[in-house]
Amino acid sequence: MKKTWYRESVVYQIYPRSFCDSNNDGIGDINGIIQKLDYIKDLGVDIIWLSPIYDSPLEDNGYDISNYYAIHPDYGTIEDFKNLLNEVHKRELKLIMDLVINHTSTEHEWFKEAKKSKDNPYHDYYLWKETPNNWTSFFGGSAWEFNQSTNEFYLHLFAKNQADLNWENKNVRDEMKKMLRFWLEMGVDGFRCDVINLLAKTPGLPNGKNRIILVGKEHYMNHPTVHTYLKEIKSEVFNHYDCFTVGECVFITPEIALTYIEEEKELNMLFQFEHMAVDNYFVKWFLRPYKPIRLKKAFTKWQYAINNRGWNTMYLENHDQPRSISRFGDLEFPYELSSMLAALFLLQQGTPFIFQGQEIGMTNAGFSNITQYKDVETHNIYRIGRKIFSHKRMMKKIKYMSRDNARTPMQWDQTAYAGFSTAEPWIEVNPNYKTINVAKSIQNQESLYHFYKKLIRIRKENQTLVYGDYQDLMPKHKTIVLFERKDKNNQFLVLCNYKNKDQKRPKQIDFSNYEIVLSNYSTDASFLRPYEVCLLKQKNHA
Ligand code: ISL
Ligand code: CA
Repeated sequence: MKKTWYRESVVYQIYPRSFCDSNNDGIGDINGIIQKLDYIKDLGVDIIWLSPIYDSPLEDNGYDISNYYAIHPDYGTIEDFKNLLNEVHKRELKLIMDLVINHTSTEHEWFKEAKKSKDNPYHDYYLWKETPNNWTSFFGGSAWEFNQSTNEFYLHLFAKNQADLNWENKNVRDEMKKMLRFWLEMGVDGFRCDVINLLAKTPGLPNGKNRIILVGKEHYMNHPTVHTYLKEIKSEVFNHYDCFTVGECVFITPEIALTYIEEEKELNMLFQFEHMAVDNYFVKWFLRPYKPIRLKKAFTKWQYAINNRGWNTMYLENHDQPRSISRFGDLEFPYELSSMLAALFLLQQGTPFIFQGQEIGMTNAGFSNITQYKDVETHNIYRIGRKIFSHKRMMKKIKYMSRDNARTPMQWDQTAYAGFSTAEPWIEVNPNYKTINVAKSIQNQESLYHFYKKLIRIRKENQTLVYGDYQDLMPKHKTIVLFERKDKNNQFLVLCNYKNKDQKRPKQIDFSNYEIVLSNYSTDASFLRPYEVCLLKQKNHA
């Protein structure tokens, strides 16, 4: 298997607005990130991914870019950014940026020109129709919005201020390549490519099949032409730099994933979403009770399908998902559950991505009043959902699933506003910050934070845990996870009791042949305790 730095790395995702506020205006910023670089380095990670910090009206917190070359003043200046990059590299860390090129903000100069008239040179940068087709937006409702001055509608697969770009237009592609070179020349080490499997659309933008949700998807998801565009960017830009790309690919199967990542032909790796649907019916608002076996099955499926052909990403959280410990188990045993989850995703084959606060066990905010939520998607869904469901029912869904659950300020210590800022933050702090925070986690040697540190170190010290083959040794068991990582030098086992009760150890392991490398219980026992996890290494592996 090909060895590369980005396969061996662990990534830490920062949501800049909520990470650390250096000038006390209630909003996280670049200088705040610089202040915390030693903390990040100390955790043992290698790469930082920044969610968007570009200029933007912030309707979707920066995923609506109005200028690809400027930093939003809330976060600082381009000089601050260069300084950050320098400080990152000084510590032998790398930094990747978010790349949002499926759409721009309607405040982008291109769109402001485009909407003026049909013969404006920028008009063709976007996608228009005189009569909207039936496609729906990811954030609910029609994907079309009327534009008075040209008497037509423009396409927005996300919020209505996020206009989809027309990638068929060569100028759009050239602009994007130019922009990528700008950041790469500055020293940026790669990109996380937002909804990259949506770039190409069927010419003529025909109606989609009748469906309840994602109407039109067969015309904009994994369209064959997207591969042409990605190959073009790769050969003309990415191949000329030592950088890496991770594509966000919504609703993707392993077979389709390989069309992007097999032998890294277009992207180095991608985010899939199958394991994010273990508590819903593939649409986040249609909730179903969580079952561990679904998580295990989803992981195993991707491990087998991608092994030797491409490279997986491993993640449990990001800025669009609820907190993992509020979701994948019960909070009766927060430390045991969260450390077990940490081992489960960090010890599989793939590059692990940790979302800020995950390493200290931050939980869902669970705001109960709709005005406490800031996310555009949450408000859209509330408005649409209320046409059918009661306020109570909608709030229950939102409390569990809203993206704001992950976006509350990073909990640094037990001072006011969790040490994130001295001013009132743009979004409320989770009230549990006095018990869950970085300062406490560092102090307590038995904390989740220290468990993460150990796991990251162990992964780094054992190439078998990076590149070794994965095998699920108990695929049918509902509440025990047992998998193997193996190469010609070593064999490791990861054993999890995915249950809040004691269980018998699986008979198939002869424990005398193994040494315990890591466990989330400090004492030994002949049975498995609630959410117990251990990493075992075979003695004298031949
Ligand atoms: O969180 C979701 C809505 O339920 C996902 O469907 C999400 O919209 C999808 O994963 C795409 O996400 C990315 O692009 C969006 C942006 O809002 C997200 O924050 C970003 O991660 C549009 O740019
Ligand atoms: Ca600030």
